[in-house]
Amino acid sequence: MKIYRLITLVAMLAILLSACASSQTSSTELNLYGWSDYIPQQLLDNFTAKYGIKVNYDTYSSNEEMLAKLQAGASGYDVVIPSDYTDTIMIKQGMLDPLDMSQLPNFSNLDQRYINPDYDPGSKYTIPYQVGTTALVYDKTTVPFEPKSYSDLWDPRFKGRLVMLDDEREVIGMALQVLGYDRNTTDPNQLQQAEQKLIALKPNILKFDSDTPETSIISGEAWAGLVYNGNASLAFASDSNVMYICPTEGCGIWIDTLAIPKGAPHKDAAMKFLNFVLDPAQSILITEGFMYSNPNDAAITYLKTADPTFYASYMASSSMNPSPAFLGNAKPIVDVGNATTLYDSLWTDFKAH
Ligand code: N2P
Repeated sequence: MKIYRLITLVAMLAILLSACASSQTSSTELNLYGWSDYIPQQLLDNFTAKYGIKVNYDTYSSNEEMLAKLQAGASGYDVVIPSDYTDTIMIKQGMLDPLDMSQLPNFSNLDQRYINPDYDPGSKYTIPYQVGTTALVYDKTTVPFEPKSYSDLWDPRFKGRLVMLDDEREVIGMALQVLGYDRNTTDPNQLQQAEQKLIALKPNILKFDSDTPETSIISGEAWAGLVYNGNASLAFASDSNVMYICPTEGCGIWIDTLAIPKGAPHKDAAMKFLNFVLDPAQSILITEGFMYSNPNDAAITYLKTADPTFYASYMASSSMNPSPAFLGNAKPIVDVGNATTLYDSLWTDFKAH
């Protein structure tokens, strides 16, 4: 009888020890899969210093790249950064874990306008990370004329001088808008016309670049292009001749988010990270580093005293703080359901053309 008790005791001890060991592993690492040029190293270092959690940061250049990798079975990631319409897809496909709001006291720092969004009703799965527009950039000293609309990009004087995002929904959406269609159309005929329209733009395209398109504008190699607001802000910061305007067709508008993929191995570390990013002092590092619009109200208030010079440029910037007029005609990308495959194959065809 005694021996059985001893065995039970040893077994219980072993279970306890292994539980301790696994909870230790789960709090010493965080596997982050995010857009390139989007999270300052300083923020990651601060997180490691505070919690002793090492961050492994893998990057991607588009929503589609991230989604394809996860759908193909990549596991092991604790935090991802999908854009709004990709959240819709991931929530629909059961790819995200709901957030435990009790672990997110800093959630209250957010601007109320970004709570309970259409792409994530009830804010159950995501928190806003950065916000932005997609619009026209140009250097007024290099362009042969100042573009006002997306359709101006087709002007032959831009031959070989445009930098375009390598972003299928943004670029196809732009062509659809030039044709007078909805940028979220599911009509195969309209999409076919958009492809022909894009093929006609090809001679003007110097390169596709979603990571650092600002470098081609700064170097003068590209004269204009379609970029995210942060790219335009960075270009402007190094050359004040760079303009960022809302085209007559209306710009794109988006919200990028932080979310936890289902099966994340270090969920506790992920929750700590989400809350940490919402801390004003950490959040302003993102804005100072990559110059998008910050949905964290408390961070913007903090910025005012912490970095008054940068705060002034933030407030004056059409890319970081767009006016209501700039946003007047702005349209988000939404999930197009089954038509996603039409966009995917159009994009592959067009790129290969
Ligand atoms: C980061 C780009 C993120 C903006 N390089 C796309 N929504």
